[in-house]
Order: sequence, then C-alpha cells, then structure tokens
Amino acid sequence: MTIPVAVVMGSQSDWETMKEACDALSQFGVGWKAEVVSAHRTPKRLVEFAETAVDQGYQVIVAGAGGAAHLPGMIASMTPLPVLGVPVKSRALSGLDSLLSIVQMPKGVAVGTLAIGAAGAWNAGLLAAQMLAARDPDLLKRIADWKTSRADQVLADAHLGQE
Ligand code: RP5
Repeated sequence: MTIPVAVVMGSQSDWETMKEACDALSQFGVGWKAEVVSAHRTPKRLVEFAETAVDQGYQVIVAGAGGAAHLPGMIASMTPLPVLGVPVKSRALSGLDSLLSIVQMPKGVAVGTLAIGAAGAWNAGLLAAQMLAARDPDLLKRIADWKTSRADQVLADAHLGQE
C-alpha cells in the first residue's frame, strides 16, 4: 500500500515542529513518511525527491523549513502534487523570515502556506487529510466527527463562572 503524505523538512532540528503534522495525520488514520530533504545542503536529494514524488505514490506533500526557507517552493516547482508549506520558527527572526520565504510565491507556482510553528504544522497535517478526504468518505466522516466533538467540548467548557 502506498503512503499518501510525504512530510519533509530542511533539517533534523525541524522535526520537533514537523512531527505535529504527523500527529494530525495519524489522528485521522492517514499514512505518512517523514524525512529530511534540505534545499541548501542536499539539493540533489531535493530534486530527486520532488521529481519522483508522484511515482512514489504520494498525493500531498507537507514541507517545513526555517530561515531562508526555499524547500516548499522548490518542491512545488518540480511536482504537480499540492505542497503545503510550514514556516518553522527560526532562532534569529522567530520564523518571520521562514514565513515570508514560503508565502510570497510567484503566480503559477503554488504553496499553501500555514502559520509559523507547531500550530501551522498540525494544521498542515489536518489540511492534507482534508484534501485526501474529498475522495475518501470514511476519512471525511472521521474529520467531521472530530470537528463536532471539538465544538461540543468548547460548548461544555464555555461557562467560566458567575456571581
Ligand atoms: C533550515 O535551516 C532548516 O529548515 C532549519 O529550520 C534551519 C536551521 O537548520 P539547522 O542549522 O538546525 O540544521 O534549512
């Protein structure tokens, strides 16, 4: 069976953030494979990954990087698959550099950019699952049920007190 979602990142140091995407995918029963693919340090590996992603059976790619974060855009330039970009919080500029590097793509090369950091990574996993759910009624129901249970929980905890 093929794995539908590739989760790639520029460095081992991105894993703490990017594992959130994998957690979200696992929560909805979506298969994933995570690996380090650096745009700057291993450019040949990047090209090989992007060019073979379709043949590997992937349907969505989640790519996270920090700083001068070229990884998602470079992958998007070489594959027809949808690419979701996660700006990893950088040490120098708190991820604003990552965000701007990923989000401002030229017309015709699309990267769906998420929020900086862990929330963005988790949401990338959720969004990848939602994309796959368009063709998977069981997955769509799992996501719908999860949204309902979250809403129920918020309503149950909505009353903070009175006097
Ligand atoms: C980027 O540089 C990576 O995506 C990472 O967020 C950042 C720092 O990498 P390390 O120096 O921690 O390997 O390429």
